[in-house]
Amino acid sequence: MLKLSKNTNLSRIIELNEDLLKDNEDLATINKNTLEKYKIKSFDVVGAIGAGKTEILERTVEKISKDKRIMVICGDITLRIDADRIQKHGGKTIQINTGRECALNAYHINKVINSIPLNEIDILFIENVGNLICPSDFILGAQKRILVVSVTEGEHVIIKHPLLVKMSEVIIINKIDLVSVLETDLDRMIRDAKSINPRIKVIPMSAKTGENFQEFLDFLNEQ
Ligand SMILES: Nc1nc2c(ncn2[C@@H]2O[C@H](COP(=O)(O)OP(=O)(O)O)[C@@H](O)[C@H]2O)c(=O)[nH]1
Ligand SMILES: [Mg+2]
Repeated sequence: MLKLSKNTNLSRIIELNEDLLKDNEDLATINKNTLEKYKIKSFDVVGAIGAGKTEILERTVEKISKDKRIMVICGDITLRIDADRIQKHGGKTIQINTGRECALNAYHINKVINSIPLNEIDILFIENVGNLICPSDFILGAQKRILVVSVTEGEHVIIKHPLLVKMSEVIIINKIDLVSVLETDLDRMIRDAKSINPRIKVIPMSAKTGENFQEFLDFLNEQ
């Protein structure tokens, strides 16, 4: 850790930062190649705390774990609440506690994939630490990124976080069962997502009621 003093060279700090991100990218490429070698479909699930990432993974595991061997890596700063929630529905889970880190990084994932029997997995989900900012710096090596936002975060949540929207293949707008109560402008959220990333697939859904959940399962199936 660099100590800031009067003559600290800022460009050196930036250089160090760039080295760190480059190392992360290199390791993410190794992870991606390993997962592809074992023909594992892999998804990095990102979104704010409370958006519904774990709920969506619980429902997903519940629906598809009869046919597919699923592993879920859950990232949180502490505890293994999410891993326990998901495990009840049939998937295998590993919880990573990041301590003070606000996102998982490729090193965490590399450690896990080097220590589990990859030939026993069809689909890997990685639930990132709840956060809409930090995960944009650290790619993990998953095949696709799924961004989860919810109508409870307000209709500006998408336009305010363009980087993650650009980096994702799918955006789930969750908790649509609450739109009428909150009067959130769902159409605006959909429009914003498409204007930031015209290639992104937008899936408004309710993980709670199951409304439109099938569209997400169809997306997974198509990969
Ligand atoms: N009303 C409603 N609540 C939801 C929905 N999805 C998740 N929740 C609730 O939102 C809270 C946070 O969900 P969770 O999956 O823990 O969010 P995470 O932090 O993104 O993993 C929990 O109480 C869920 O039961 C939904 O579609 N509708
Ligand atoms: Mg969670």
